[in-house]
Parts: sequence; structure tokens; C-alpha cells
Amino acid sequence: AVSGMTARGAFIVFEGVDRCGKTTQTQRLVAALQSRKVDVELCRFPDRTTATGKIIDSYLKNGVELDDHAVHLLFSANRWESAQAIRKKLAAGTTLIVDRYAHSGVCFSAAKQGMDIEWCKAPDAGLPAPDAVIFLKLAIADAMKRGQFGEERYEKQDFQTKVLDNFMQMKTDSWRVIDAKRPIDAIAEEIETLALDIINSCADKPLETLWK
Ligand code: FDM
Repeated sequence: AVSGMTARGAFIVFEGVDRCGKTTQTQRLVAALQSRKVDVELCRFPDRTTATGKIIDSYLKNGVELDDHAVHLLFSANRWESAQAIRKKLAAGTTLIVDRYAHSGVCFSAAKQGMDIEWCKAPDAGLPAPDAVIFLKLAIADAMKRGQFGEERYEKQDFQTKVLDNFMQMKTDSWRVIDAKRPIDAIAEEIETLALDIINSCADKPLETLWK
């Protein structure tokens, strides 16, 4: 970074199927970075607190039925609602650790009948792009050994298997794939090293946009 200017924060997204340990690892990483005095915040999508988020929450809890296309657009709108704030925070030097983002958006919707990946990608085009996607890779059989999936709409074995296939299709060489079957501490250590490296290397690079 140029001296006298604030280095921008890194936009680090965690992805993976349900029960892969994303929520645990994002929380661990934020705590680890805070203890190193890194300016960092945790976010998650969907953000269930906004107007679109409340409809999404009800949909996920099976409270309302929505057309597959319509709810896909709501998930995307839910990210667009945060796009300006994300850009501002990154520019001000805050690193954002994000639990799910546009890849979940595409991979979950495209697991439904008649929804294809290209169509699903379109509404997110132009959003701030992550500097890194950390993918916690776990077989569905192993995810299920961690206890039953919950009660929400998508927490079913067949559906999660399709989601994982979609993630594997969307994966690019730049994704950091982590073997999520290992003990929590070992994974957390690997991720901390990775994150520090990402934070350093993106400080003087411009933020990109999806889907590049
Ligand atoms: N999900 C999440 C989607 O279907 N589309 C999206 O754009 C996003 C961000 O919502 F099953 C799904 C993934 C998951 C559910 O996520 C809620 P959390 O992480 O369990 O709250």
C-alpha cells in the first residue's frame, strides 16, 4: 500500500454445503484476526434482518411458498442491498469475513428443477467480487455424520448432494479448497495463515466485480 493511505480490507468469502463448519470457522477466524489487531467484521448472507431478508427467512423456514425464480432474485437483491456498504467498509480498511455469498446463491438455486447455472448467475453480475473464496469441502455422508440436518427447506441429503455438485462445477483455480473433515483447530490454523496472506496480497489490488 502507498504510505499515508489506508490499505483496503480484504473481502474473504466462505462457501460450502450445510454442516461443513463454515459458521464455526468464520467466527474463529474473526476472533483470531481481532487478536492480531486486524480491522475485521463478520457478515453472512442471507442477511435475515433486512426487508428482503425477512421474506427469505420465512421461505427457508417453510412459512411462505415462493416461485424458485422469485426467491432466487430475492437472495440476489439481499446482496445488492449490502453492496455499497461492502465497498465502503473495504475502502476504509475493514476486512470482511463473509459466511456465504453469490456462489451459494447460484449453487442452491441451480440445484432445483429447471434452474440453470447461467440464468442463476445473471442477477449477481456487477456485485463486489470476493478477493478469495475459501471452500470447506466435505462429503455429504460426512456432513450427515455430524448430526441430522436441521428443519429448514434445503437441509435434505439429495438436495445438498446437488448443491455440492454445483459447487464443484463452479470452482475455479483461484478457490482455496480446505479439507473440512479434519479437526476444528487444524482447519482454523490453516485458514488463519491463508487469510493473513490474502489480506496482505490484496491491499494494493483493486476490488473486482462478479463474474470475472
Ligand atoms: N442460500 C443462501 C441460498 O439458497 N441462496 C443464497 O443466495 C444464499 C446466500 O440459504 F441453505 C441458502 C443456503 C442455506 C440457506 O443459509 C441459509 P444459512 O447459512 O444456513 O443461514
